[in-house]
Amino acid sequence: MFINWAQKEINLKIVYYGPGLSGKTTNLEYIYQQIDPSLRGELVTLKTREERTLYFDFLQLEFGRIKGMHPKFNLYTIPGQVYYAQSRRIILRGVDGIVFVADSQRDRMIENLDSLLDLEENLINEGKSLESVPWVLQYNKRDLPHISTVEELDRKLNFLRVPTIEAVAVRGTGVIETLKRIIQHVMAHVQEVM
Ligand SMILES: Nc1nc2c(ncn2[C@@H]2O[C@H](COP(=O)(O)OP(=O)(O)OP(=O)(O)O)[C@@H](O)[C@H]2O)c(=O)[nH]1
Ligand SMILES: [Mg+2]
Repeated sequence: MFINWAQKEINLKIVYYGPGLSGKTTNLEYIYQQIDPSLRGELVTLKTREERTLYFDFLQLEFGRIKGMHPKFNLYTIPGQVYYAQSRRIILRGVDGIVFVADSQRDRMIENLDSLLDLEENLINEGKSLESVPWVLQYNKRDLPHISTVEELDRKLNFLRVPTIEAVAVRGTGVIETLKRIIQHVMAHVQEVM
């Protein structure tokens, strides 16, 4: 969180985390298309030739009020590929809320767990944890065959009982709902600590 008192502006950082190819960039692309251009900035994406995120994606949204201040929500995605560990640590600095985008496909469960563990480790290095930072879980790719049931995903990933949202990010299903849930969560948390 960064507050510019002169401008009455409060900057909040929301990071979309999760394993490679789970659909983090797809979430931001859909939000960019759907949100009124007067409420959002440009979508900055840095991609490899294979359309994978290189370093991060970024989108700024501006709406609502917190105690008379204008909140700016800075949305970032991390690069999910295992070898971009350093970038993930940097992007997570100063995070206010997290959307964990899990891939519902059965054969991606290990990658979901590894990524969640990687997230927890990086938060601990920042003096935070999954228990102290607001976060929500998005179960993405619900349209595909061979997916885990919501109960299985809950059992393996949702040990802290955070809000969960089922999604098909390529069609936009669940994307705005996920964004609303994390924004509500972050705003409630900020109001408590301000
Ligand atoms: N069938 C299906 N495909 C999806 C869904 N969401 C995303 N995809 C596809 O999955 C692929 C990867 O999506 P990205 O959004 O680039 O994944 P990412 O999480 O940003 O991946 P990294 O940048 O490597 O971490 C793309 O081909 C998307 O079109 C979904 O809900 N269903
Ligand atoms: Mg990406």
